[in-house]
Amino acid sequence: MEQIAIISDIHGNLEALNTVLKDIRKRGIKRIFCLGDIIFKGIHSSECIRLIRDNCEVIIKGNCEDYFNKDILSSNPSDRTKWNNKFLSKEDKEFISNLSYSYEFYMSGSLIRLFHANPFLIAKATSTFDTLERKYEMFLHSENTISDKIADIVIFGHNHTPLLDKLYNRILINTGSVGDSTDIIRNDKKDGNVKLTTKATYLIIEGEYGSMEYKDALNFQFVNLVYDIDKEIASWNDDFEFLEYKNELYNGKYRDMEKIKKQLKERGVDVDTI
Ligand SMILES: [Mn+2]
Repeated sequence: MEQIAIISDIHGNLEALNTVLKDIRKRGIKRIFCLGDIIFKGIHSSECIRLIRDNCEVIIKGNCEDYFNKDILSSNPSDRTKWNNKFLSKEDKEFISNLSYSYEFYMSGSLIRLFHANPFLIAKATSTFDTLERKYEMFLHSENTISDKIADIVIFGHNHTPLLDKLYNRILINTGSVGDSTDIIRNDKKDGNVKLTTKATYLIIEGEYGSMEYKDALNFQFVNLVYDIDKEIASWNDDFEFLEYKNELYNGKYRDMEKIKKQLKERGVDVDTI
């Protein structure tokens, strides 16, 4: 059986990416697939693009790649375009603008589909709190998917929080994040384990790659790695300061938590009792 490493949401964090790549190499895993959000937040976005290009066989576009290449298409200046021009080369921008939306393959008889967040929208993923119907939409095909089949297994990123959910005999998996691991459901009363939620996280799948027969095993493993957050932050130079990102790295606390809480409350979820 073959193992494939699936990594996502690196966000320019070179220390976290190097730690993950080293671990994958140590395990002898040859195939690495990346689900996007290589860039933005961390200063090392260009170096991360280089490493991903050198190491990954499949590279999917994330919402950050989608957003940051917009200056190629438009002359409309924005803060993000300024950030983009400061940290990415022309070649980087061309590269991220040409990434594919999704990828799919068979493994041990199951059709596995990959995308950054959702088959229909690049920046909207399902979460633990969604209804079964909303989660089921993740398995449907769209104009962005390669085939028009309903997937058996969907693997996505975007939320920065690992998830494994089984529904209607299908499997929904979030890989977690390499460079910006956060726990979106953590609250001040029951605040979880900060040291766990800020580790570099990725997924290993194991099975018969390319096989449409159900006869072989299919296994999943989440890997959580300690990496040197202090070293990553110390490498930021003086003109780069993203306090929210620093807070995410040190505390695993998502910057938009208040917004998410509000959205969840509107959907009837009492986040304080989770
Ligand atoms: Mn992301």
